[in-house]
Amino acid sequence: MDRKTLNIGLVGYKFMGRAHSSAYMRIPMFFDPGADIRLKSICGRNAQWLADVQKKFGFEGYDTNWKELVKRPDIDIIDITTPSNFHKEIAVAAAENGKHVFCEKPLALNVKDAEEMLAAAKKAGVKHQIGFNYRFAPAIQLAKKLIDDGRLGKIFHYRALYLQDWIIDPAFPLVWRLDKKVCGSGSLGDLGAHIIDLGRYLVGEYDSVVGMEKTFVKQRPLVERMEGLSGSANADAPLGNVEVDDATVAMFDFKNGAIGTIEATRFSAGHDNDMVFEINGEKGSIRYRFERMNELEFYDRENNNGETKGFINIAASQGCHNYAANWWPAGHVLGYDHTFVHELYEFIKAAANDAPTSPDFEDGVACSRVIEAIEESIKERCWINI
Ligand code: SOE
Repeated sequence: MDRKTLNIGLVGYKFMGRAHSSAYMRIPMFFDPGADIRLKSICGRNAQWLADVQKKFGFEGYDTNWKELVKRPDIDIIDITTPSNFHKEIAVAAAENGKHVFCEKPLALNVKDAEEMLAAAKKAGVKHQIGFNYRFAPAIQLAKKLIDDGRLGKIFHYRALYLQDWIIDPAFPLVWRLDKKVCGSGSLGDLGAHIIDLGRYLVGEYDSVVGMEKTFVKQRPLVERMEGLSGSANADAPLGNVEVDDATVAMFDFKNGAIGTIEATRFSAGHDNDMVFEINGEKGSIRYRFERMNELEFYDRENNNGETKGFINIAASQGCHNYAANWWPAGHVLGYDHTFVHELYEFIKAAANDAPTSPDFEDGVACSRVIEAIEESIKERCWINI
């Protein structure tokens, strides 16, 4: 049988567009997903920028209208890396046109839209996956394995922080990640989504939640031009209202009896991209910090008596994770961008072999439900069942 080729149409070419393009280029060098990947078209609104990134990111051509891209018969996969307010419309249209869909997180601006995306993908029978890339970091894969192997036993606590500091300056402009119409929510949807998802992945389903949030800087200059995560504003730019959270904290009850807390903020001076969690169980604990992404600390109660009691620091990129055999020799560590190679490899493999993939839009909907429950809890000032 002839080997399949899967043609990619990528919508968006900024931060995540670049991360995904770089991953697609490297998948065939290190993995065999069972099909060849052809970078057919990259799509955005600015033809001048597109002409430049098309070559740099390795695409054969570009489109300036995603509505045409999703109808192209020579496209098999639509990958969405746009700001969140476009996710639903593009994903639904892509699925209706029979394309497999990969979409960045958070899946949509709200649960209703996320559910529509899931329903469209299911109805069309296409593969769907969401970009919870941290699940694919070697140490987090190892954490999952230790938990699934019962090394922590019954879990009592999940404690997670996602700390950044890039918007502390009140002169930092109102970029799309702070514009409610475009992003839906602030640090909760952008950062909280990842640690909410990791809680589901590693500990289990949430049962109920209570949250609080703060917007420390209530007005910011309107942005003139986006540059990666950041942007610039003219000196005399008018101010716009910030209607999203700068920081959110929440407490949870899990269905399996564990309890948890999360904190997501962009106001933690000194923290660039500090995602941290600890899980405590009856047989031991694990703790993790993305800024040391290849290390997983493990405390094993059964082998920790007397004077040597303490956590061991596991070099998690040494060969003890699912993708180790495909990469460099032990100790030649992996980085942030490898998480995208792993997640997109899984997605392409599923599309090539008509196999299930994960995390999918069901996981995206589940995460959106938690986000919305936190928002409701903040509004009503009470606990909310999920
Ligand atoms: C910006 O806050 C950001 O790039 C998020 O959008 C990503 O999802 C997170 O992984 C890192 O921080």
